[in-house]
Amino acid sequence: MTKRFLSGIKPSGDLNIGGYIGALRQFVQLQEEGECFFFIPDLHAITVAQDPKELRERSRQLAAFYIAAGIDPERNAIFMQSHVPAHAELGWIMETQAHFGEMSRMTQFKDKSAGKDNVSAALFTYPALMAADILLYGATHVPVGDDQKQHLELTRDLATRFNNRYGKTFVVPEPMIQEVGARVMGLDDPSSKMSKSNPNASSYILLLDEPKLIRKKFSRAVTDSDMSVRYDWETKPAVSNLIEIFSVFSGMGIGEVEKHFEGQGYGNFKKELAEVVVEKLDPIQQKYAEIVHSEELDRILRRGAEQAAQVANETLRSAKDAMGLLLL
Ligand code: ATP
Ligand code: LTN
Repeated sequence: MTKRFLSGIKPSGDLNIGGYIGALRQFVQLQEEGECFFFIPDLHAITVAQDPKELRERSRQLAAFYIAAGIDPERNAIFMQSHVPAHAELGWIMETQAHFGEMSRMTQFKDKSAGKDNVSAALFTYPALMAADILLYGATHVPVGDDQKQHLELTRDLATRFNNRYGKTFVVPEPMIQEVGARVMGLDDPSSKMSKSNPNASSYILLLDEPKLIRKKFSRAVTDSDMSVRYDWETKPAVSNLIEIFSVFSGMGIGEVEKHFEGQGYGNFKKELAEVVVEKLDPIQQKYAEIVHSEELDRILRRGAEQAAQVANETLRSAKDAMGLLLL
């Protein structure tokens, strides 16, 4: 069976290297292994208030990053979620299948709603829409970071429940979580994930950060008490995080990185780390600047939405039919 991959990154903040390592980089590799649908979940972004101008801008930027990082729009559909109405429609249908209890156990909701007064109802039902995103395309594999595992489990449960109740309609997808880099942690605190929502800008490296800033941020990154560059999440979480970043950007294995820096202190390690990151981001930043404001990008998104809608509408129709919604 050919594999079908689907995934997306929310346009809710500027893309950082956590999202690049945990998601985008993998998307690029998967093009060689099957059919791909890479979209921008803007309907998910608006579950928390967004500034309209920024949302519009970030959506373009993210699409440009998909292409700049190496996703080939000639081979794969790249599209905005809100351009394919079937997402919202199947999202509603999946809400009818989800139980209040299981939705209440979603840790991302608990984290994002903790201590807040006016949390939107959509933030709560968010995972049902995510299930719809995936099921519409019959995705067999969903590459995501570690934090999305629970949402994938729920998607599988909802698909199975629907199939058992109404007959086989959906493909039950497999999560794909890579080993190294599944969870890139903040440079200021190795106990919380590197996140674009963190108010401390030194905690993350943005894909658009200039070389000078990247060097500065890495030089300030927290380390652990002893001085060796050793990979051990138990006792050396901060350094282990930096080793993973080095490994991904240099293409060296974890063991190789340790060996490379044997007997050296943190100073040199951080310097080389900054250089491999700068070097890897440079061509991506250049390509990004070329396309972000181009009409070509509009054309790619329009074509992507058309291709996606063809597949999505068919699945939506089958789901409606299976449930007994009157089709004409
Ligand atoms: P927020 O931090 O605002 O909650 P997010 O970065 O988790 O957002 P997305 O931008 O939609 O959410 O993430 C896109 C993908 O990147 C997801 O698959 C997510 O798991 C992955 N990802 C995001 N941050 C990291 C990280 N620090 N380490 C590894 N993967 C990450
Ligand atoms: N929930 C994800 C973004 C997302 C997604 C999806 C990922 C929305 N729909 C479908 C994979 C497949 C997040 O917060 N990172």
